[in-house]
Amino acid sequence: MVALTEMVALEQRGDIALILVDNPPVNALSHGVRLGLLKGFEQVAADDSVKGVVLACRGRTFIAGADITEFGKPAKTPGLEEPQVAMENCPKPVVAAIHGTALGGGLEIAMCAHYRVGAPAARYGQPEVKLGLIPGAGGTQRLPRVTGVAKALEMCAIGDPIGSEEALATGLIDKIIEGDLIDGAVAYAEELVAAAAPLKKIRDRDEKIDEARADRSVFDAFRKRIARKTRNFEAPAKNVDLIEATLDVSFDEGIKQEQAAFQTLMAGRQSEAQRYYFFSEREAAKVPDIPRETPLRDVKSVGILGAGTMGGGIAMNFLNAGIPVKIVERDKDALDRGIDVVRKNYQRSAKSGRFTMEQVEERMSLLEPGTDKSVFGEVDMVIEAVFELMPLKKTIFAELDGIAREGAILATNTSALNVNEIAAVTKRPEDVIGTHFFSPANVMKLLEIVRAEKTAPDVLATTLKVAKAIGKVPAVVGVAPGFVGNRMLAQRGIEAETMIMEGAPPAQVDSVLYGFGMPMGPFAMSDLAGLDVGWDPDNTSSRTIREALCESGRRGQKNGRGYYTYDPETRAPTPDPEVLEIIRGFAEKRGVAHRDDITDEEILDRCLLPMVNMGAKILEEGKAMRSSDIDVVWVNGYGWPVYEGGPMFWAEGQGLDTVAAKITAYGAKLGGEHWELSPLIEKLASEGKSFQELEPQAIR
Ligand code: 3H9
Repeated sequence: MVALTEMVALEQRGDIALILVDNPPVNALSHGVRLGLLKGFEQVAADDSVKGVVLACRGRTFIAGADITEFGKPAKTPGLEEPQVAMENCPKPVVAAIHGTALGGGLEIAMCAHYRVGAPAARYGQPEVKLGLIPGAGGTQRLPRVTGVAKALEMCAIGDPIGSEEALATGLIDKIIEGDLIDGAVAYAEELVAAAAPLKKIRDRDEKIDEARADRSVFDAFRKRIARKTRNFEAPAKNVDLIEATLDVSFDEGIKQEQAAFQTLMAGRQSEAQRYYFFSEREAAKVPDIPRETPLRDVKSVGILGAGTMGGGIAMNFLNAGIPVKIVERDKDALDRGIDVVRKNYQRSAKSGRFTMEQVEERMSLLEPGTDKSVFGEVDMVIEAVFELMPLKKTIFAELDGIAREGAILATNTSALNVNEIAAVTKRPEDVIGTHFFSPANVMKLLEIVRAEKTAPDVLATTLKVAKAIGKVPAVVGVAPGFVGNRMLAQRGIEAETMIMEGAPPAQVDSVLYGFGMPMGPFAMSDLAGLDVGWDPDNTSSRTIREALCESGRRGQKNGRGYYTYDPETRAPTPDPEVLEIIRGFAEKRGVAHRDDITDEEILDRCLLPMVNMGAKILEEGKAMRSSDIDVVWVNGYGWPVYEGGPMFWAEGQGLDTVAAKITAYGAKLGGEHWELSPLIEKLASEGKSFQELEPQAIR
């Protein structure tokens, strides 16, 4: 074995040279890898004792892409193209042996091999679009030449990977290797050498491109299909354009266009935001005052108290991950109703083809329903998911304290309550933690993990691991009303409400936020949730606009009348003059002067700036570890567009000095606590610093 660089080695097995990449954790294409590959392929090309070559990786995966940490820094040669050309032009058959994930530049390297083999569980993808990019090393030009344009469009413009079976069926790989991958790949290379197999270059294969020329409608149909989901994003459309270009320009010209587009996107704000977000999500799982090697508790079984919408949804996450759940309800009827909803949700997924009926049964068989809490003595973690009433939660935790076995984690699913207070009723507050699942809990990715005053480090570390195991994106937050997400949302709510009183129609406010990239504005959201949530018809006196709307029979989407009127057939919303009348009447009573000059810019500022201000206050209070965690909450829990990074990243893009000046100016005009400038913003702005420069802090 010879080391070509510190990241790539060369070994000879008989006639076959083995080029091995070893760059943990994911074998990213760092400079040392690119250089090693270039040296390796140049060397084997010139070595007469080598008849064939296998490219493989050590560790948990094949090359998972370019090294994203190098993006935005000065490029170091060789780039990726040089080793790719050396590989593709190698005069001996080259086999890429893929395990784990061949992603981005990893798949683009593999497509320069003459043949590809994969382990059964390997995955293949061009996820660059998720970083606001296109594949920049030939992916848009080579992939359609192997898989055909339809599959390539999906893989590049949506970015989800495919498995080995599909890769084999589409022609992306030539063989699936059971057993030892490298042994199998070497044997395959020997076979190719013995058969004098042709050196197949994907760049020269045009048959699937010719096929696509016969029916170009696939491109526009695809554009239409992804239009809503990719609204405002630049990269998906660029991916489609470049794949379409394979029909009209030569391979070399296509590569040129791809490289130019890659550079443009890379320099843009959207990709910067999406790359920031990629690392933010991973950072969020790290807790500065808890070492990585902290021993974790075992969570092999879970108990859930409450089989309502929340409890059932939470249970589904564990069942999906193969973790058995004991779910307990007060009485048999409520229990049966809850279980029925879980089953129906699964059946719906099965119908839509997301999994088989067999898998539905597998999941349901892991669910043990009951009405007796004593079964919680047998589980490693109990999650309480009952109504948000403090006295009720306290009674339950006192009871759980007597039932749960020593060392079990006791979690409360709450969106607002004080977890310290709940923990205090037990004799083991160190085992108590908050888990704020977002609704619907089986769908929403975000999990706010509430670190209470006494939560033990290993309880937090274990809960973070559990979150990952069940496919959630966690963000650690401290005890505060509304934690991070809802506390910031409330600030936006205050201004949105004030602006409609001043004369901005709800539809204008909603359309500004929708245009910004949120899935919907605050008023459409209220209509969806139901205006009568928390409304008491026996105690109502037009104290809020919402109350006034409820009093006039407007309940939201559920009865077709809320801030908007909804078409009974299509559910399309239309602004309603009656609503404007109610708002105007309400504003007059409050003495709010009417204005006709509220601009879209003012709406955006007044909705977003108080959120950022509160985000900074949350950091000052030590209720979040870093500003990027706040962004993770907003992107995953509230649909903040990832191409804007999150509210804190957005504010940095505006310039914190501009943000400070605007907040101060609005505060002078409008008043209110939410406009009192955060001292942290003031300080950072005066020092010319950003939130990202702050060291991560422990939750206080
Ligand atoms: C590209 O390839 C462009 C080309 O077309 C053109 C070039 C010219 N770079 O996710 P994990 C780190 S664009 C640097 O927790 P998992 C990650 O930050 C790239 N670092 O593990 C984390 O660090 P830490 C296209 C990377 O097992 C650690 O590795 N490729 C990279 O859950 C473990 O990551 C992609 O977009 C990277 N490329 O999942 C793939 N990838 O431990 C991006 C990861 O300090 N990566 N890290 O927190 C992934 O999707 C997942 O990491 C993967 C493993 C599925 C590979």
